[in-house]
Amino acid sequence: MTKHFARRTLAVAIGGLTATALSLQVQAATEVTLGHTLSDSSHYSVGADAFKETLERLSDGEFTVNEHPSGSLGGERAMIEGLQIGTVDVVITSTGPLGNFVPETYVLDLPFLFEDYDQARCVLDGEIGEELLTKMSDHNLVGLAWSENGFRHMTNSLREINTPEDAEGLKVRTMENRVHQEAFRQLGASPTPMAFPELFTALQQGTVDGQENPITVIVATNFWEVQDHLSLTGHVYSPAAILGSPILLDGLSDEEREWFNQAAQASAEATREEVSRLEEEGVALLREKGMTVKTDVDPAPFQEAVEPAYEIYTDEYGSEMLDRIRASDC
Ligand code: EAX
Repeated sequence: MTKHFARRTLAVAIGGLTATALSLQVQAATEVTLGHTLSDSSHYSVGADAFKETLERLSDGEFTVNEHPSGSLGGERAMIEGLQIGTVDVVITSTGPLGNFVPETYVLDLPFLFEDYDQARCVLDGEIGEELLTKMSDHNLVGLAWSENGFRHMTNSLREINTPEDAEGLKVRTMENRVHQEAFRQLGASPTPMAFPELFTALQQGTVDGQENPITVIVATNFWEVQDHLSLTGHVYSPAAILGSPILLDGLSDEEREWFNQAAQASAEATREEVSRLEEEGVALLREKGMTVKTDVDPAPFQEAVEPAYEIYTDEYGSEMLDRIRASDC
């Protein structure tokens, strides 16, 4: 963004003076800063690579992309703020902290809303997903595409979780998301919201007993080093959003904007493919690393336990979006 801003500023400053100066500044590539919280071996990084490859190819080098993985630009909430003030250009983020900025997205965080990957992807790729992306611009963000994190499962270092009773009293790190916190409160756990970059150390030091994340994230973050048990609770689908900064994107031509849209689309597709691959191979890998993995968890009692989270959500945000998702053909 810095270079981009400089380029525009320079263009204004010289006000079309010398042709040589103009052609020089047109040729300078604009550096796009792309941030996410996961490691450079993660599904987000696969998506970041596809974004970079596509944008650099389509723009013929007018834009170059610099990936900043592993939360090196901060947690997801901090990076979303960065988009709004223009210190970051593109962010791949879970919806974890997004509802704090775009409350319309909270609906996606409701537990047990989506049955499987096909249904979630279908809703996000359809009218509802499109509408939610458009909504981002009311909140000083640009929604580029829906990518994916995966269905979330519980891990902890104390015991195997088979029923909601096993989760009682557990100190569980949640994302900074009201809907998730409420669901874990209903389970009888003690939800502790925390930014992702702090999580590994918190688990290591025992500040929290457990956490919940998709297999993709558990694999990419080596959580087996600090967590013994994984239960495939699949309690919530975790979308990822590819977001842009209005400070960069609003200043682009339609053609340039389209390159960003296509890069985001390519990124989402590559990420979803990697999520599907890890869903197939991740459990075996985690067992190899020494985790106990409970695969046949009965979701029904968990679903029942977190049901009050729905009422709390609809009391505040209404049920229109929820009803539409439930009534969709997906
Ligand atoms: O988006 O915070 C989380 O647990 C997220 O799943 C992670 O940052 C990847």
